[in-house]
Amino acid sequence: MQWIDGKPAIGGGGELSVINPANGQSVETFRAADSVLVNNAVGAAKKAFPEWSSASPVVRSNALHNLAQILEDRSAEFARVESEQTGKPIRLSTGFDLPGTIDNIRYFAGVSRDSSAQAQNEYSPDHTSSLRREAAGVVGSIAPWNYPLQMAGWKILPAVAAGCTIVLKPSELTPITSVMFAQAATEAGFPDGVINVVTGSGREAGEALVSHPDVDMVSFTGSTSTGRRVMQIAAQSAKRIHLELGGKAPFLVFDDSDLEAAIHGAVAASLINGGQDCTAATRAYVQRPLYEDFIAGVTALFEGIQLGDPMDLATDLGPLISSQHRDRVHGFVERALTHGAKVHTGGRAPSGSLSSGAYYQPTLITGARQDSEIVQDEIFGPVLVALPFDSDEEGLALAADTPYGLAASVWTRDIYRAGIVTRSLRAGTVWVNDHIPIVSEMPHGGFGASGFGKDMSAYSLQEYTVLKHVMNENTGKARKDWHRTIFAIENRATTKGN
Ligand code: TXE
Repeated sequence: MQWIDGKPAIGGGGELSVINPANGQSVETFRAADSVLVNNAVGAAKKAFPEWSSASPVVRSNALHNLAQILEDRSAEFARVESEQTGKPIRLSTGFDLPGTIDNIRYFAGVSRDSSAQAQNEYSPDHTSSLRREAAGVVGSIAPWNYPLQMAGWKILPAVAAGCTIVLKPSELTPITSVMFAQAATEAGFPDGVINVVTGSGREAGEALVSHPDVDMVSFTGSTSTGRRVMQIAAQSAKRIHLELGGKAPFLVFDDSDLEAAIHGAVAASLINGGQDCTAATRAYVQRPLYEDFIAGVTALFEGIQLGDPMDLATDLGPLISSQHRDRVHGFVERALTHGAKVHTGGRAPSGSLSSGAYYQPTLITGARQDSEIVQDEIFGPVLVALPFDSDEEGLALAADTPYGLAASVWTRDIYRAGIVTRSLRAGTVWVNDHIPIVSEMPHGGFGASGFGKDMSAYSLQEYTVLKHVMNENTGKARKDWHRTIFAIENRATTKGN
């Protein structure tokens, strides 16, 4: 589970296992990365940096095109392994994770050749200024377990397209497809050391990477609390930082919306990837006239969702990432009940043949207080909270009322209502009459407690570069006019002589 300098490596830490959450069985066992291995990986990335950062865009682009082709050829294998290590339904890995990642690679293969530059100009009469965008350096990236392959892509692709070299630490729960990705990149022609993967715990391998003096920039996706810790460590050496943290996306349904579309949208957007998606719909605010019908519609669809083996094409909802996480999700539901909320449907792990996996029923909660934990905190499970509202202003205020700001959606046929919401909500993405779709060309990233910095799109490429101002003096005079500020007498004499 380690890939350093173009080859596999073995960690010096304790033994870790990747567990298939559908049945609790081990998929792979490996030795965790320790600080020595992290140091080797950073050393390899540092060694590879001068050549890779000065490679022409076409060299980087060609390597990315080759990588896309390899992933396309091996899609079925990648999808199977992704589903085994995460428990996500094979329909999702095949129809979303793989095509999304391949499209991302192709996008960065193209955008890495975009030469749009700032105008070179004489901003001072005696000088010509130009800008250089240079690679930020060696990047240390830390990724979560919910979309391991896509996250590897989101972290690695803009970095290497910009000329950086990278050490990625995937989640220790789901490292396999990240290592497969790095191996495929080596086969695609990426020079050794450009892409390295180290797998170990956050405390050991993660902190060794973030604090390493030769890491110039840290890019992190994960929980807000870990993001704060990563930021504190990175601050010790004033590293550049990029954080994509949690979310608690509101789903705002106005009384003129297409109810059928809103109900289907809420179910799909709250259950995608078992709700383990930082943009998942988590808080449905529904204007009073539609509220009861919305609850009835969501309940009916939730109760028809097929839980089962992720490898079965008929499965709608697989297990959560682990039984510990399933228990954590259930804890949120139990505590909500003690604070007056009601479970409308779901609210427990299924019994019978699924009890050996980390499954949890699609759960609809009503009657929760706006300031309660289940409305305010990221649960990361198949749990949707629904609440009614009366005036548009009230709906908007409730939607805005969490510290997070990653994503939101508004459901209405009225373009003025939609316009007010899209302008007012402080969220990185606001959908109108949909919730979840992403495209490689557009940025993904949050406001507030959801972090800062963008993934995907040309904006993410910029995150991995630094701007340099180059200023050429044009007059060739030994005594420049501005020297007057220092050599007052001499300059005055020269001026008189003239
Ligand atoms: O995330 P962590 P966890 C949220 C979600 C979930 C909760 C807990 O609410 O229920 O976080 O998940 C590494 N220094 N999200 O505990 O801890 C860790 O090894 C450096 C939201 O798995 O944030 C992993 O690689 N690194 C989210 C990565 O950080 C550290 C996705 C994420 O782990 C570290 C995942 C440390 N001290 C969870 N501690 C999203 N927004 O997409 C841990 N790590």
